[in-house]
Amino acid sequence: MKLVCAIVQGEDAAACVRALSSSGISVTRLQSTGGFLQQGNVTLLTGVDESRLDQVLQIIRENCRERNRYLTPSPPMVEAGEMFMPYPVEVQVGGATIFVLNVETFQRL
Ligand code: 2BA
Repeated sequence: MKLVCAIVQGEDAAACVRALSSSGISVTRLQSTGGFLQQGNVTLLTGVDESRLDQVLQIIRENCRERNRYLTPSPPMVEAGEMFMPYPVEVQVGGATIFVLNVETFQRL
């Protein structure tokens, strides 16, 4: 068995969860926050038999897309009379960041 841990963008999460569930694949949705942008994203946890791993990855691929986000840098310390213009920096965020882990044991009690 494998545990798929996929970090996806909030806009894609609902469609992704729907597509997984309607294919009979169990999924848990966790609200999360990216360390770099400090913006909300969603972490999906899915435990599946190895034979369905490709299907899970395909569903995530089909439902998640890359987008550009903007990060406004925080102002540095400035001397009196100096000015800081915070120009937003464009950052490309991937459709999904996916980790696939081997599951040692799986129990439903
Ligand atoms: P964030 O950490 O908010 O990162 C958002 C995007 O900012 C990243 O997109 C990447 O394009 C850029 N970025 C991240 N760290 C950077 C840095 N130190 N310098 C310059 N640019 C940086 P993605 O790579 O597609 O990642 C999307 C989200 O997936 C991340 O949100 C984070 O929540 C998660 N993630 C990505 N790689 C990870 C990893 N190795 N371990 C754990 N979570 C990860």
